[in-house]
Amino acid sequence: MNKTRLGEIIKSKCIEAGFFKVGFTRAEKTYSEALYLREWLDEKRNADMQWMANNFEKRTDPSEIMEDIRSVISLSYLYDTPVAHSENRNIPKISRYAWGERDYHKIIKKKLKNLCNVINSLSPEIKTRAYVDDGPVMDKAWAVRSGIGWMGKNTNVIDPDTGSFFFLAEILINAELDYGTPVEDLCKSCNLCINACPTGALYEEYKLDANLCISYQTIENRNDIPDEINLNGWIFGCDICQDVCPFNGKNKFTTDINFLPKSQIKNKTYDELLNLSEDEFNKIFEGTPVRRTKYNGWKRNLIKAKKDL
Ligand code: B12
Ligand code: SF4
Ligand code: SF4
Repeated sequence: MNKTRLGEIIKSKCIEAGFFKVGFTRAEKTYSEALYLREWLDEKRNADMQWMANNFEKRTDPSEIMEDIRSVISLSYLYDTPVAHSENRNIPKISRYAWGERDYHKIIKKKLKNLCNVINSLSPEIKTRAYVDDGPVMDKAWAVRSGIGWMGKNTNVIDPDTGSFFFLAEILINAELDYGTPVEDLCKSCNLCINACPTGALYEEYKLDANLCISYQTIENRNDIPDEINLNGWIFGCDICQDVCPFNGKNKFTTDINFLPKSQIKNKTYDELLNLSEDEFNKIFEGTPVRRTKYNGWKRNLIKAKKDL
């Protein structure tokens, strides 16, 4: 099968599976992205995410993951819904990627596995391997190269048609495809995200210091949250730098009901959430990203955010 036909079939199968955009990139060692990653790690902008420093070779060169790789297939999966966060300051906020019924890793991984089976069945020579933020792959770098979107100054990939409220995933494949080209960076003179970030985590255009980021502090930090970081009402993740982005708000919503906010936590006050027992917490957040903080992290975030009011 020629590469154009193969690409067409892959694209239509991915769209059928619920992905919004599909982009193809030649798999090669990355240089500028590797340099940025090196600088980010050397400057300790990864905070305590030691795992970001592991597997540097694999992260910057996909042939270290799959020897005969030829292409990277990048996929976007929308998660935004028409539901708004409450404006009531007694109601803490959970970021929209995490407030739903299920963890995106599980939903998307299942789709990727099915897609890999379909693609592998197209020819006995085809081999694939899939990731959704669960391996040493720079999701954003490949998405940018493939033309799914540009790297915004808030360091999220922005699709000119939908904004940035989507997840990224990849299928690595040992076949040539017709490759996309990067889209224009439309941030231009806009600085809304940098000005809106309450902690200064976006310390320069296109650069984020995880130490200062509310998302890092509430999801990844396993220790105390520094006093000087005001959580601004966020108890798991943070959407501020995306909420202010003019490319969001295009009313392009997911059709996946798993990303609608869970009824048990919607519009609940700090005190109501602080009253949840460990069992209740485990039951409510079973199979969702919020379980990542564990009960202690959940309590820590709630207490700190309430204190910061
Ligand atoms: C580590 C990590 C985090 C860390 C650090 C974030 C970061 N910006 O790196 C923390 C915990 C803070 C985090 C937070 C969030 N994350 Co996160 N995270 C990741 C992870 C695992 C790795 C990202 C990475 O490689 N960082 C390393 C540094 C070096 O990369 P970077 O900031 O992207 O740097 C690039 C650019 O800045 C650029 N660059 C640097 N200088 C310059 C200069 C110019 C001029 C230009 C043009 C570019 C440029 O080059 C660098 C290399 O490509 C990815 C999944 C994955 N496996 O890739 C998800 C991922 C990036 N996260 C994601 C999400 C959804 C989030 C949150 C929105 C969750 C939330 N609501 O709280 C926030 C967003 C915060 C933000 N403003 O970025 C999505 C983003 C989807 C998208 N549309 O882009 C990803 C891709 C997960 C996924 N598979 O869907 N995350
Ligand atoms: S997620 Fe929040 S704290 Fe982190 S960079 Fe964006 S606005 Fe700043
Ligand atoms: S808010 Fe403005 S500068 Fe920031 S990512 Fe969006 S368009 Fe770019």
